[in-house]
Amino acid sequence: MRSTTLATLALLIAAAAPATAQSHDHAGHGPAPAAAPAAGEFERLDANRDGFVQRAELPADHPLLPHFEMADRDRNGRLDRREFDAAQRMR
Ligand SMILES: [Ca+2]
Ligand SMILES: [Ca+2]
Repeated sequence: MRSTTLATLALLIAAAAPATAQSHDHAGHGPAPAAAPAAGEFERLDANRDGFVQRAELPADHPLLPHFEMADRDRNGRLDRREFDAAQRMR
């Protein structure tokens, strides 16, 4: 009787554990989109979310800063995503 209860308990735990771990994992990390790192960096740098990264939004030590003029192909003083991605690839 006692051993049967223990076995049942062990089975329940074994069955519940992976499901719990899985749902926790999903809640913890959320969906993982296959976004390129450069795209993520663009979003992070675009502080005011206007879809452009301007010079002021780049940190002083950002590797793109010295190349900003070159990266800004249409010379409008800000980098759109395509200009940003191109500049990231040039580095
Ligand atoms: Ca911006
Ligand atoms: Ca531009």
